[in-house]
Amino acid sequence: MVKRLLIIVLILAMTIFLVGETLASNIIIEDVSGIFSPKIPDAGAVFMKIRNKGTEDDFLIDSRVNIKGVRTELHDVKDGRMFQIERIPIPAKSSIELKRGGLHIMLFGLPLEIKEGDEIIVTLIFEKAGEKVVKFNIKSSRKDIVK
Ligand SMILES: [Cu+2]
Repeated sequence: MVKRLLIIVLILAMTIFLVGETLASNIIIEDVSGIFSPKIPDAGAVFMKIRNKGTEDDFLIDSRVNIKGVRTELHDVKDGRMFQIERIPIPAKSSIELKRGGLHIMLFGLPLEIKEGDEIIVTLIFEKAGEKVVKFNIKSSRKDIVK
């Protein structure tokens, strides 16, 4: 009896937690992936889809990864050249994609020990939604680097 009650309480607590989590955030992050830069040996890029379910625009304003010494920048690409931007808008009720040849999170200073398949944790900082933590695996090999 006590056991059953405990289970019910646990399920209730989990439900409240999950509902709370959903209500708290309008930002959904999907399909996170990362590659080594094909040109810069210690650099990489992170891609993902970001959906804003809310009725207000939000902005990705910063990010960080769980590897010491790695610096991140928000980048966009125009006419084949990438450049740093201050923030990435995620308009209300829509989604955007960070992808090859477009918006991306740039990583600088990736240590040599980081290899294809390694898992990296990235914290995304949104102006309204706050921090979101997601994981991805590096998809490309350092051998792909163009010399
Ligand atoms: Cu870049």
